[in-house]
Amino acid sequence: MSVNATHDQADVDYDAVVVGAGFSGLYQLHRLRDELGLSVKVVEKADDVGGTWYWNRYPGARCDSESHIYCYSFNEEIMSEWQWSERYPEQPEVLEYLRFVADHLDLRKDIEFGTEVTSATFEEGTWQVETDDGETVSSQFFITAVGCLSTPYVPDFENRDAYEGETYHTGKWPHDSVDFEDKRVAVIGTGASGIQVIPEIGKEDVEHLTVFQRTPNYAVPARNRPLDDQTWEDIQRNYEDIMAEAHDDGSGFPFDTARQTAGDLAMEEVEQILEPRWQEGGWRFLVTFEDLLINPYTNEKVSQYLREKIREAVDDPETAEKLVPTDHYYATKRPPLHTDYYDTFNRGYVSLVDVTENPVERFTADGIRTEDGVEHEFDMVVFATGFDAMTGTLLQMDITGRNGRTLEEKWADGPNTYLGLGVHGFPNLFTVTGPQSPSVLSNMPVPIEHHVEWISDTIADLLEEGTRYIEPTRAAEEAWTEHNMDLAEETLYTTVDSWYMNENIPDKPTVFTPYPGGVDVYHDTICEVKQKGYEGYTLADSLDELGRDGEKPKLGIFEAMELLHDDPDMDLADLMEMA
Ligand code: N01
Repeated sequence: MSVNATHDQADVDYDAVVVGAGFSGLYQLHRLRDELGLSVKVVEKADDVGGTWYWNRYPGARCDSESHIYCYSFNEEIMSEWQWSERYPEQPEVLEYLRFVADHLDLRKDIEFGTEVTSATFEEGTWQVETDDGETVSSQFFITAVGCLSTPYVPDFENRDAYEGETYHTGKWPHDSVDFEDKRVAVIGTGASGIQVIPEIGKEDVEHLTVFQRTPNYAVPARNRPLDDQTWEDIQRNYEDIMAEAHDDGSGFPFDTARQTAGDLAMEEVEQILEPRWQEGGWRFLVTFEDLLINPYTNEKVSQYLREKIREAVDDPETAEKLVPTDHYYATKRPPLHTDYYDTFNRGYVSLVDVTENPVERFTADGIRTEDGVEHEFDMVVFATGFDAMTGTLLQMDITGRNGRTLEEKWADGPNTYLGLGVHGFPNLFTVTGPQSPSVLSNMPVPIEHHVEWISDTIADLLEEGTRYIEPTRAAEEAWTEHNMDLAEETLYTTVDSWYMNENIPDKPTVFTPYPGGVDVYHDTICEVKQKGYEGYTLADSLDELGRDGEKPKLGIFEAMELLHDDPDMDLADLMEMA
């Protein structure tokens, strides 16, 4: 389908500017350019496609989703021509896959690499997008495809800059190989990245590896293996069904969730049920009991099972106890898979510092001093300390909507969106896998495809109808934000500090950021919104029509003063919009 002939883009440089050339941005470019015939510019900070897989090239970086479902499903040729080599794809293979897709669809010519968006401002009805090369381009639509975990975070340890050794962050790993041989290495952080990089560094000829752990994690074995030709043929034969199942599932995997609870079962029965899943490895373990994330009794039994597995794997009982999580339920923080993680602590040259017992006091020129007074000397410190997740990259882009209001001001108390796809006050802005959409609680390519297709179809509808603007109403946004919070409160996710809760970055407001209701339910919801003529959105032909939300009468000056009197802290931009 092409809408090329039916719209007039004379007043803008591009129909759409897309930020990011990872899974989302590549597909978004293809849909808008090749299927709708629109002019699109993609701006990408890196020198190549890949998004998260361009940056996270630390040793051991591998996807926790199985490779045959961690990919696009929209193009049969791509699905049949690409063959994955292992059960879980390693970072270079995912990057190679995305390069293959970019070449296959001839996407690179519309991507400006090595360029960063420094601001995006909605001005006089169009988006003005400024980049760090000093250029500004205008577009009707502005689409962020920046991923959920793309701004690395390094804690502000005292005296950090005084350290004179090598430092690396897993999320911004250098392209040249890093030499660990005979070095004293520290790794700070035991999230999914730490759990992958620690065994790899531990395998090298390091002199000593010291792991600084704040919260122990429950890691389930990945049990990676090569995908032989026979397995691949079987996958190919059923590929369409497998992908359809993944797209209809609550978490974007072709898994059958067992319709059972562990709440009423004896521990021996729970162990018998879990053991085959443990042996099989991978995230099917997560769907053994349907109420894992809502029933504390079920979760406690699963957590107990995992704690025993850690105790069995680690030789030194004191180290084992430090590695056993006791303060949170399994999978309420993002559940990592591992390969040899616990075995690594059985090597004589690997030690563990529990920073809750013995916090980092400060960095020194030679390493790290802990509060017990010990000076740990290192040649290298690896920060596996995560990301300013979900909102960090969006906020850094300096996005300004109608009335000069910035996204940063708007989200001062945490993100509020409509469907995780758009924001009131920011017309024609679309956020692929934005906060309050399922994104990180699922197998990412699935919600990415759903979003890209929804956004593309929406843009096609607007252009065909000659409608200039689309913007969520304030009421719809408030309702969605409340719905998201209500759903989260019903789960165990809110019982622990995590990056899902925005808690990993000091001063970020505590709020659950992804949508926890499931990819399937969510997808039905966004399709229904479309079927109902974009329920919850204002569709407008002129700027004057925006911001009134259709249903709200304009405030008179006295009513506005009264509102301000009642709530002196009220945001003036909100008030201006109503008045
Ligand atoms: O980051 P994290 P990540 N002092 O935020 C610790 C995806 N991913 O890069 O738990 C000491 O999870 C922090 O401790 P605590 C995946 O979605 C996917 O590992 O906050 N420690 C934690 O241990 C994943 O969830 C894949 O108490 C400090 C660690 O640093 C997401 O990326 C692979 C500290 C950060 O863990 C992020 O994972 C890798 C401090 N001041 C990542 N501050 C695959 O698919 C933080 N920490 C395989």
